[in-house]
Amino acid sequence: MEAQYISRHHQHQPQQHQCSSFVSKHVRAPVDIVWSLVRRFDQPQKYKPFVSRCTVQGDLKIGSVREVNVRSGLPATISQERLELLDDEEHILGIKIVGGDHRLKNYSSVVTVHPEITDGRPGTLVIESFLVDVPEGNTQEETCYFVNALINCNLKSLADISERMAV
Ligand code: A9S
Repeated sequence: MEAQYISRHHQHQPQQHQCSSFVSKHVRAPVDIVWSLVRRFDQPQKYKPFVSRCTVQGDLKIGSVREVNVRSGLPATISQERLELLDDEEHILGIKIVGGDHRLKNYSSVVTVHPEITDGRPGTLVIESFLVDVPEGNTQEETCYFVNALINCNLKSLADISERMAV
């Protein structure tokens, strides 16, 4: 199942100086609970541990830009991110990073959530893919490792919070 979701929603064409990968996570909570957290473009801090606060100009329309403040101790303090896609039917969220004092240039990501049954109970498969420029002085491998680790943290937190809400 996962492979067909990836081929349908998570195809990025990385150029020479870019890297792209994906992370998937099985969550023991119904898809509606997981999607209710993922879809809040205006409040990533609902589950993202590195985000301290977020403000959005305008409402949750495609093209809205959020200003994400990052917790101290990380290699950035702020990130401006644009809403590219928010599909409440197909459960797809697409964003592009358009600014900030970090080194992730031309970063775009797609998150999809898919209902599944785990141990006879309603669960959710979350898939997050990204595409990003390899920063000057880094390798593709290092860049993918770095971003994969961050997304893993985000999805672990999303799973923990969703599973607590599902009790
Ligand atoms: O927030 C996400 O969904 C994914 C990533 C990779 C965010 C990364 C980040 O916010 C830091 C955590 C601060 C790391 C940005 C934009 C740059 C970083 O270097």
